[in-house]
This record gives sequence, structure tokens and C-alpha cells, in this order.
Amino acid sequence: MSETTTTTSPVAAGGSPAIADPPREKLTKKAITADHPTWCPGCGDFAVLASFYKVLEKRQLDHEKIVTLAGIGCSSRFPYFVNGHGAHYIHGRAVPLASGISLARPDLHVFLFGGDGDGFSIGGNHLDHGARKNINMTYFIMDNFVYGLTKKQTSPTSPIGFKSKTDPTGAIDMPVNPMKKLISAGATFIARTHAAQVPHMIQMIERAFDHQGFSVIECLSECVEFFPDVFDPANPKKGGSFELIQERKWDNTPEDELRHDVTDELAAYKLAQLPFPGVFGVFYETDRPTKNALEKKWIENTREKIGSASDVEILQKTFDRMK
Ligand SMILES: Cc1ncc(C[n+]2csc(CCOP(=O)(O)OP(=O)(O)O)c2C)c(N)n1
Ligand code: SF4
Ligand SMILES: [Mg+2]
Repeated sequence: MSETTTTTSPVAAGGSPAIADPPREKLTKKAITADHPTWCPGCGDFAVLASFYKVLEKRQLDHEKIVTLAGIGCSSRFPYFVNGHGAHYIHGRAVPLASGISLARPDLHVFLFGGDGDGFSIGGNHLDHGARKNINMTYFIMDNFVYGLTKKQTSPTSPIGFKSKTDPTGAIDMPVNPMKKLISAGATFIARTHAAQVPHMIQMIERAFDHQGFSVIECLSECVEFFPDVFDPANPKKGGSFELIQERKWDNTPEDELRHDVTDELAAYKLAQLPFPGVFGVFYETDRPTKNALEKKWIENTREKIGSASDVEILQKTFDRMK
């Protein structure tokens, strides 16, 4: 979530009264919709996009402050379909791009989208560092257990036995457990949802958005082309069960003792150990200073020490010291 969202006019030079801003137009779905999505009919990613539009509309964010970023993949096409600032960046490198934007412009709402390949394999290292630094952004990982865009290779979340172009006799490597990875990396908000459960998905996006820091949602989003029906066990409409995490209410009742304390890292690990399809909801949330806040403070302290020196003078001094 961004730090401030005020929209006041600057005071005119000479102290004359500021001209009032014209009233903002309502942020409608039409205003935030860009190109027609090019995903295959039935792809889970459509529901993610629809849910995202709903949240933007509901929260009435300032249109010019919405930034959507992504790496490469079917899911990473997301920014094309949102009318806002956006970039479809290098495969796996979306977290560093988002980090720079978030740190330089803390007033923007930085939303990041991508797949299991983008986030957990080629971008796995960047995910770790974005998480431990707690850089303010909302990252949505559309996990389909396969490389969709490149037409069916084994991904880091593909289950053992999955037959793909890279594993024609079935995958043999232990898959990444996204929840465990995110907890150990230090993400400060971690949730799990399913593209077939739109109200839950919207709820998770809103909770992640309200969190200050590195918030991540893993969304099971079916690739109907290269790994169909894999998420049916978590879809009640297809005979599965969508089991929600019961969060602690702190109401001093005996039943509350059995509910999940989202600030308890070890309890979150235990939930992450449950066999597929596991449970859904908020696994972990903690309040830790963001790098945005720490860096801001550090810059302010340094500014205080160096007085009124300009950026160029500071740079010159640094270079002089290096001579
Ligand atoms: C540096 C680099 N390496 C590999 C590729 C090829 N590539 C493009 S997308 C992709 C995987 C996409 O899978 P995922 O992130 O799970 O997204 P999905 O298409 O499944 O939504 C790969 C390997 C690339 N474009 N750039
Ligand atoms: S290939 Fe799979 S992930 Fe990509 S658009 Fe089609 S259904 Fe969606
Ligand atoms: Mg994928």
C-alpha cells in the first residue's frame, strides 16, 4: 500500500490562495480496463484480473497512482490489460523493478503480477530479497504448476510425476512449497487463494493492499491448456473442498485457542505442511518496518547532518573522498 494518497493543490507562488482541484471522476471498470485479455478461454487468470478491477473500483484509488508490473509469462501479461502505469519486464526481474519504483515513489500503489516460474524459479532469488527487505508492494503470484507461456515445461511448483516437455517421463524433483518459501524469506503478509473463489480472492487482495510492506498472495490459477483440472480438489463445484483458515479472534473463548494466530510463524509453517490442496486464507502477517520507511529516515538523518548541500555537491564530495 502507498504511504499517502492526498490530492491537494500546491499553494500558488507568493502565498495567494491555491486553486481547488476539480472533482475527481469516479474510477470505473471502464476507466481501468485496457486491452482485451489474450489468455486462452477458461484460463484462471481472467478471474484474477476481474477481482483486481473490482478492488481498484471499490477502493477508488487515484488513477494516476496505480502501477502494475510483471515479468514474463501468461500471467505476466497482466499489465497490458490494466489502464494505468505499467511494465511487462524481464522474466524473473519484476521484483527489482518494483522495488526501485516503490522506493523512489512511495506515494504510488505498486502491484506486481506473475507466475510460479517467474516468482519461484528464475525470480526466486529476487523474491527472497524483496521479502527480507520488506519493500512495500503487493505481489500476486498466479500459480498454475506449469510454464504456460512456453507451452508446458515443469515449473518449480509442478508435482512429482507431472509429465511435461522437460520431464516426458514425469517430474522427479521435489516442488517448492510457496508458503514455506515466503515465510522463511521474510515476507510480512502471506496469503493463499484460488481463482475459482472470487469473493475470497477479492478479500485477500484487499488485505494484502492494506498491509504495509512486502505482501504476497499465491493464487491457484488453472492453466486449462497445459495442466487442466489440477486444482479441482480445492474447488467445491468440482467435488473438492475449499478449506478456510480460521483466524484467531482474541475473544477469550476456548474455541479461539484452536484458531490460527497469523502472527505465529511456526503455526504458519504447520499450515504450510498440510497436504495438497491444503488450506486457504492468511497464513502469516507481521508488522516490521519497511525498507521504504527505514530508507526515508536514513535520508532525512543524513540530510540533517550535511545541511543545505545540493545532490551534486554531495556527489562531488563523495568522489573527492574516493580520490
Ligand atoms: C531470461 C528468460 N529465460 C527464459 C525465458 C522463457 N520463458 C518465458 S515465460 C517462462 C515461464 C513462464 O512460466 P510462469 O512464470 O509460471 O508463467 P505462466 O506462463 O505459467 O503464467 C519462460 C521459461 C525468457 N523469456 N527469458
Ligand atoms: S496457456 Fe495456460 S496459462 Fe497461458 S493463457 Fe492459456 S490457459 Fe492460461
Ligand atoms: Mg506458471
